[in-house]
Amino acid sequence: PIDQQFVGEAGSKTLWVVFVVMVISSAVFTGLSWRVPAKRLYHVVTTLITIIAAISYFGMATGQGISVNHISVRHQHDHVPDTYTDVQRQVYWARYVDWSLTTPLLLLDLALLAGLNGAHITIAIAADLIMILTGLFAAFGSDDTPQKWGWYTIACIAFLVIIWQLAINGNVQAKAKGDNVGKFFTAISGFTLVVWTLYPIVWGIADGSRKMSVDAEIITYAVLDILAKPVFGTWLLYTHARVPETNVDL
Ligand code: RET
Repeated sequence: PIDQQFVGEAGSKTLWVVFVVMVISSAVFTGLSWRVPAKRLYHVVTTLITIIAAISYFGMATGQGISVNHISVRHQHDHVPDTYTDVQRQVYWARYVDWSLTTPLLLLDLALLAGLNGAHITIAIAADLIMILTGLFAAFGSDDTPQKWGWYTIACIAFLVIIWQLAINGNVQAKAKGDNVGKFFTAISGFTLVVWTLYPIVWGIADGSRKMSVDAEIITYAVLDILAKPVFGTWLLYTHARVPETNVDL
């Protein structure tokens, strides 16, 4: 038997909705950047994030950036030969292209806010790239094998390195910039950690063990992407405008 796990009506509508949300966010963030005379680094970085997401969602909504992965699931029976189900599932690799560009930019926003030094920024961004690339390898791991979950484990370790940089070094540095920045950094990096942690959980249920439909996967990632990009960006840019100590000399 063949089990085809493909996108349906709800999934493809959702991809278009998120595309529109990302386009509108990019326009709003651009408008906000025109209202400040200089010191636009957060604005530029944040706008780039939603522009890249809009581009990636355009590809996925029109059916690009997707590839079909095959898995053969064995069913064992008594006294009769084993049977196999051929599980075919769409893997949206366009997401990994998006994430490999946007998650470093999100980390850059947080690193600038905290005032992390060059070494810590480099470690966080390198760990982030390792996390996304090994996550991509896991998504294309050929079977429900140790190899696939090995890649997943490497990605999770890289994720812990990012959390370490933000939670420990980020908080120390942000507090040194004053109470306002310290409190804001704790809040927005805490929000980021919660939202980001949901990605590997969704991945494990959807791409990893194929227990979630492709439509449900698209909808869950849609909610997470809107929280991680437009909601995060709006919060950052509005607070930045109110709290002058968040300024960076770059
Ligand atoms: C993967 C699978 C492998 C294990 C881990 C993952 C983490 C992904 C994360 C993605 C964050 C994406 C964001 C997108 C922007 O909108 C690759 C799913 C740890 C943390 C914030």
